[in-house]
Amino acid sequence: LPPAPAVSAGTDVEAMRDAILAKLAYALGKSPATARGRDWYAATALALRDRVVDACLASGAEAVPPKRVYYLSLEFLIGRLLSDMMGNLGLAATVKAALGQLGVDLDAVAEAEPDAALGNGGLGRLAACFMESMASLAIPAYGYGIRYDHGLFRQELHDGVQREVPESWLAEGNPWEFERPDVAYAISFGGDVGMTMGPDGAIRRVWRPAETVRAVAYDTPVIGWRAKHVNALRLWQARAAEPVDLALFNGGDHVGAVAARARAEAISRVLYPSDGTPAGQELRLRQEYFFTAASLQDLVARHVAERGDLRSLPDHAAIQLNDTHPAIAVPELMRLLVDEHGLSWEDAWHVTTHTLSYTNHTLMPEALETWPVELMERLLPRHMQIIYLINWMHLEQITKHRKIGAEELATLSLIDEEHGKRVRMGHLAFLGARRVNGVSALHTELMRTTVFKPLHLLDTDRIVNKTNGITFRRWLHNANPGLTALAVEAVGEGVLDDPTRLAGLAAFADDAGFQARFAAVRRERKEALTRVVRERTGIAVDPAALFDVQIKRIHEYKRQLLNILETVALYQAIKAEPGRDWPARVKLFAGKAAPSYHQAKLIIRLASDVAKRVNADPDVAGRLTVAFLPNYSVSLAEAMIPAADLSEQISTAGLEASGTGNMKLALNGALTIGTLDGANIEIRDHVGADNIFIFGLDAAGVERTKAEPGYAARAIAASPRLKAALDLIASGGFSPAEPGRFLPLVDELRHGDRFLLTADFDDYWRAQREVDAAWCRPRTWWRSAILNTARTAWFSSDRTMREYADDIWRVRVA
Ligand code: DL6
Repeated sequence: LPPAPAVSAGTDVEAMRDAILAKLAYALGKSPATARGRDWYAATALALRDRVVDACLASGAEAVPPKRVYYLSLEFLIGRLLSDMMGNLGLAATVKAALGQLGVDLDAVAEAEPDAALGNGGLGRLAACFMESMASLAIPAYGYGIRYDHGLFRQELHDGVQREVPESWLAEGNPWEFERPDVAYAISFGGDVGMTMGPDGAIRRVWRPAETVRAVAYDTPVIGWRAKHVNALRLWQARAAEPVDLALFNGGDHVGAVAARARAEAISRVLYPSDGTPAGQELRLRQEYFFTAASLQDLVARHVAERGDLRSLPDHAAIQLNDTHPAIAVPELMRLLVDEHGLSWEDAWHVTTHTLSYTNHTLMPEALETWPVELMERLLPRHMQIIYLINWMHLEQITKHRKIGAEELATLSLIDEEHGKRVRMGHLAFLGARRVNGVSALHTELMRTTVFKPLHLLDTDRIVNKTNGITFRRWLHNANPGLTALAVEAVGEGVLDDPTRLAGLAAFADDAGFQARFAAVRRERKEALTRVVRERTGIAVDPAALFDVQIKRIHEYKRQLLNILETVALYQAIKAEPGRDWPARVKLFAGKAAPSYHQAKLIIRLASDVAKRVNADPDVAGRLTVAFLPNYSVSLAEAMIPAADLSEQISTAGLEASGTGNMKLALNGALTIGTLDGANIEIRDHVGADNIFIFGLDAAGVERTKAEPGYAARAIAASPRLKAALDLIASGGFSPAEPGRFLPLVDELRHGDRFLLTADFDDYWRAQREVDAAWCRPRTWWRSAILNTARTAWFSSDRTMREYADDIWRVRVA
């Protein structure tokens, strides 16, 4: 940042108003008369950004902190930033009043901000929460990622069919970021590796790449709570080394002249929209290497400038690899240290393995990244050599100490030879890391006992657990100001700084007056959501009904289909017993399916078709309503979470690494219906078994059931309710124009059911009826809801970041 300006930006209402007007005029060239909502947003953001810079300068942060964290992530699912910036600067009321004086509504301005959707789901949103918490804890940190031109696609639903449309969050610029044309690095691909003799007579490898692109930095400031500290999210944009081939252009080939540029820029063009499906595309590997290499060059250059000797890197830098997407950091750091900076292999390996750490976010076999050796050799030939050498030394080390069979050796190798030769990126990250962490207690245990078992047994200290968390500034203070105000009134202002004080709310759990106010806050959010549902789907829902919410990526293991099956069964039950006192329920779904994931898209279509029939049937009117909200995003989550009564966390046990939506919903007082999976288990431990609805097989039960062939057929035969629901779907009950439309879903359940929906269905139905009964006893319901909010402080990402800081990064927390 530049040296402190002589005049800092004022923070009273008048100064803010004048600053917004000045930005409107001088940065945007607009007057209040011509400004659109988007212009007011940009002017407000620019005025706030000045104040973030002031906060950064005023924070008195040492120019060179003892140690920095570098968080490498291919995804940062940021959403909107206005409320974060205002909230953490303590300027929300000031900005509202300043805009008010100009006749402008803050909510309308906030709506004009596009979501920065630079991520697919939980992993990317976790990275964004961690960045905010690190700034709030004054942990010196850089987030490193890619500045995608187009984030996650916009989801349109046409008759329930998902269509992906490119989103363009940068179409009108990004007022939060600083372009840094002076911070740029050359990133190379392809070519071959030669040899040369160094001055010491030693042979050195020289990578002679075929192609080079430039990575240019853009910094977005990340301000911590009460403006204590500011970090940077540094995102890289890909540019061609030469913008145009002039010879070709002058020769008349105007398209060919920019072909190399198009190829280079493609790297940061689009977020790879896959989440858990195999990502075997070359562009993806280019993206991974591009941002990892740029980030490592940047931090190595900083270290050399500040400290000189790269051997001290582990004392001053902790690099966190968010999943295996940046796992190429292991050979890239080795290459930089050995080939470019002349360290010995041994010194370089020590530096690498004491600087890097790795977080695993999934154990699902199809989501564990591997790359064909052939592709690696072609795109990153020097890295492939280094990987082979690391592997050789690793296997040598093992065989030196004990006799080991070929089969066991194969499980330990960096190269998977079973499916063609492929590099196991999880193994690579594991070997290069000082610490390897899982993201919930169960997930970490499964890491030790399944996928990483052979490596874990070589070093039983390496795997540690760090249960995920969420930033309460975003997911409570900003998303639910009504509930926050109520909490402040009940337990004091200190709760804003110390979430553990939420525990004080437990004293009010039985207080009728407090319950009424808690319920009133919820009701207000439900009315707001009711308007959103109507705008987006045309469906009218009753805010007095129980809002039953399942919001997350659409995936078979997350089992939206189980929820839909229960919806169908409930529909049939209400029709069969219309006289019964069924409590009114609104089933709300939202989420995107990966574009090539056909079953997931069919699940969305089924939800939409079920909604169509159920909502049109007068027999169930007022008791059951179903809606699938299109284009799920961080902003939509912020609208849905405070309005939810019931949180659906119903994945097949053992498959959801943690979940973070489960934490957001519980914090906002929704009761969870869920399996013993991921962080649900820890949520149950915190909120108490009486305040959560647990059902289904646990992870061990899932494994046992899977070992008994024919379990699906037996479960269906034993459950007339399930059979009837499946029959109705299979016979075209929800798709009369195309009766076979949903057969691929039903057949999968009848003949395979990899995710054990059939095995869990009856118990899920039982738990849902318990929910009905609890909803009909409002005093008990609101007691449980209040206790959920009171007892979820532990899921703050501040707690998670403190644990990483102490145990993985060994950095000081202010
Ligand atoms: O750790 C963040 C988040 C977990 O909460 C989810 O349970 C998990 O599914 C998600 N994992 C991924 C993995 N994708 N890949 N590769 O998104 O991480």
